This record gives sequence, C-alpha cells and structure tokens, in this order.
Amino acid sequence: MTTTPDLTELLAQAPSNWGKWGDDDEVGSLNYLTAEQVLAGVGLIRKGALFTLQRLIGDPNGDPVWPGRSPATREMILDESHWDEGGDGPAFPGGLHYADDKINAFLQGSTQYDALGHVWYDGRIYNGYDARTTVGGLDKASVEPIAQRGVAGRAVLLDMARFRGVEHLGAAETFDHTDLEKCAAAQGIEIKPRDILLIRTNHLDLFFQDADAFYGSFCEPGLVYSAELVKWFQDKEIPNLVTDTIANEVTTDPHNGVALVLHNALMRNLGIAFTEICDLEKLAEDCAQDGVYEFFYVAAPLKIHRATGSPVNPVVIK
Ligand code: UVW
Repeated sequence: MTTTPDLTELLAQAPSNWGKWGDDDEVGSLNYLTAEQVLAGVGLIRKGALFTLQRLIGDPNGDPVWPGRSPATREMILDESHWDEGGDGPAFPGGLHYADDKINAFLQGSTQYDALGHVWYDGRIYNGYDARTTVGGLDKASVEPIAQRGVAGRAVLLDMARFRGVEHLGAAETFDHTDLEKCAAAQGIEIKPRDILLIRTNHLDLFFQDADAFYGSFCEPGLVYSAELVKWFQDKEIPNLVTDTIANEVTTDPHNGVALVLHNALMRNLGIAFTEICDLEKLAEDCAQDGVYEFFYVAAPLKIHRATGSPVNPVVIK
C-alpha cells in the first residue's frame, strides 16, 4: 500500500526564495516586477483594448467557490422603501435619499489575490515567518503588502483549452511547464523571464452547466507538481500565476495524492502570487482573433489589514 507523503517530505529538496528580498519581505516574487517590467508591459499596448478579469460577485447563475466556502451575500440596508409612509429613512436637509448595502463575503470567495501567508506546512509561512503569526489575522505576509505595492507587468495568456482543442479542460486534467511552453509556441510567443502567466482552462464552464456535478467529483484541472516544474518557475522568475480555476492547480496531485502542492511549492516557498477564479473568456476570444497573446496586466487587491486574500478586478490592456 502506498501512503500519501506529507508536504515536508515531498518538498524537502524544493527551492525557496526565503530571505532573497530580505528578512522582512512580504511580497515575494512580485519583487521581480521592477519598473523595467512595468514598462515592458506598457510597451505592449497597441490598440487600447481593455479586459477586466473579475467574475461577477452575486452572479445570478452562481458564484464558484472552494468547497466549504460560501458565495458572498449582499444585504440591502437602505433603499427608497425606507422613505415610504412610516419608514425609517433618515431626513436630510434638501430631501436627500440614498441606497446602501453591505456584503458578507469570504475574502477568498471570488476573483482574488491570495496573501503569501495564506497556506503553509511545517509551521512556517512564506519567508520563514512562524505560522502562529496567522492566529487571529495575518501579522506577516497578509494581502495588505501586495495591495500597498500593486501588481503590473508584461503578461502572457496560455490558452490551454484552445491548445488542447476542447471547450474546457475536464476535472483532474493536468499539464506542466513543458505543456505551457508548447502552448506558447503554438500561439507564436515565448514565455519570457518575469512574465505574469495567465492560464485558461475554462473549467468553470462546468460549474455554470451543473454545479452539483461540478462539486460531486471536485478535482479541478491544472498545473501539476514536479521538481522540474518548480525549477522552471524559479528559473523563469515568474512573479504571479493567474488562472480561471478556483485554486490555480490540480486539486489533488494524481502522482502522490497530496492536495494543493503548488500552493506550497510556488506560493509558500518561492513567494509567487496566486490570482484565482478569473474570467479569461473575453480576453481569450480576442487573443484568438488577433493572434496577440502578450499584453500589459495590472491589478491591485483591496488594502485589508491582516487579510488572507482580497477580491480584485485585474485589468489587461492590449
Ligand atoms: C485554498 O487554499 C483552500 O484555496 P484558494 O487558494 O483557492 O483560495
């Protein structure tokens, strides 16, 4: 009988960027996004076309979330009915009325940036901070430093669904860095050092077709761990991995049974920022039409003190 290794064992020889940007660093591989990278991205703007990558929060067709999380709920606090006869609408000089609402949302429950301290093993989060610093809120490597910094640079779309000639990748389907390279070559581009990677699977199409079936056999498709893959990300100095799945990688590694290996090998150890649950459909359609798969990407999660992640609406400009 084979047993599932723990992450400590599996990643014992894996590379790490801890300390590379100082003992107090909290933004990891985003440090690769220097002014030069920002300008390289801006230099790709050709036609002034904008694409927003956030999925709708409160989508009438449902919000895909990680099992155990619930979609955001929005509550109306004030609307015109509050000024009906006997209502509690506040009276303002001049007769002002206004609408107010609030949401109750998992900060990881929509298109989001993960904080680098969002996952860990062995009692240490990114950069070696003690995992006890997460208790009651992330004192280290929360989403706040990423939000304070912002993210901008040259980015490429790797349309894995189109490359494989399918509408969407199926549950548990995997690919690796060699597939990304092949996909890039088929698209006529090169993945350059420090590129922000956007990977399209269109897997969430299956959520919108039948949510029960989607969760019934929940195992998202995506990148799968190997020592070579981690080395490729390290050598390429990839700052940010952006995908259209809930968790950016195959949920359970088919080779060893471990869950979310790359969250640890790439995010915890290398400090690569993860952006999840993006909608890449309009962008992919445009790329297929004009054959241009490289562009400027810019995003800034919300500045939320001690948070594990934050909703975001990344923007691509071509
Ligand atoms: C988990 O880490 C469980 O989820 P995600 O990073 O997809 O928000």
